[in-house]
Amino acid sequence: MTAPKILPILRYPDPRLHTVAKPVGAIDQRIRSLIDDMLLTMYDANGIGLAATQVNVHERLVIIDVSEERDAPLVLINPEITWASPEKQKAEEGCLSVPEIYDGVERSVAVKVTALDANGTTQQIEAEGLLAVCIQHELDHLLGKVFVEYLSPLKRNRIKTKLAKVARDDKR
Ligand code: GNR
Ligand code: NI
Repeated sequence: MTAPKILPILRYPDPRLHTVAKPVGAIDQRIRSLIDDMLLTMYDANGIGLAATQVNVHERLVIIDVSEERDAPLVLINPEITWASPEKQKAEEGCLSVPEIYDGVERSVAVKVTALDANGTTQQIEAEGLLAVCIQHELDHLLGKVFVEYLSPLKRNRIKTKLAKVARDDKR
């Protein structure tokens, strides 16, 4: 076993962010070490969630930690939303793949999810508030969807232009 590594995060509009993830087959050493790398990457970036898609691995795996203390990681393998409340609410979202952009997205107020944990045990999660928002945001990533796709084409184009400029500045 080697020490976990910080992984590079794909940035919008990278086309690889639109890849649809396949189910995780076996929770083997490769997946366990990917989970450790993703946790380190998420905590290093001060994120509350990270989908495997964002680190260019196209398998159904997300990690989430919405705790203040940053000590309550959730690992969701092959997650599926089994129920989403018809009641929706608009809340401000950000994304590690869309740095420094924040905008309102309407999502279900509450969701129920079934997923495997890192041990392969089935877990049922009932979420509301920030956790519900984050789960829906992360599961969208696994479907190749980034939150800016909920915004108007005008806003999305402004974001693309701004991020292209940031990417150019980063190369200097
Ligand atoms: O760190 C993150 N914060 C956040 C804030 C509001 C709604 C969703 C998120 S998820 C984001 C991390 C990320 O990009 N996960 O995919
Ligand atoms: Ni995101």
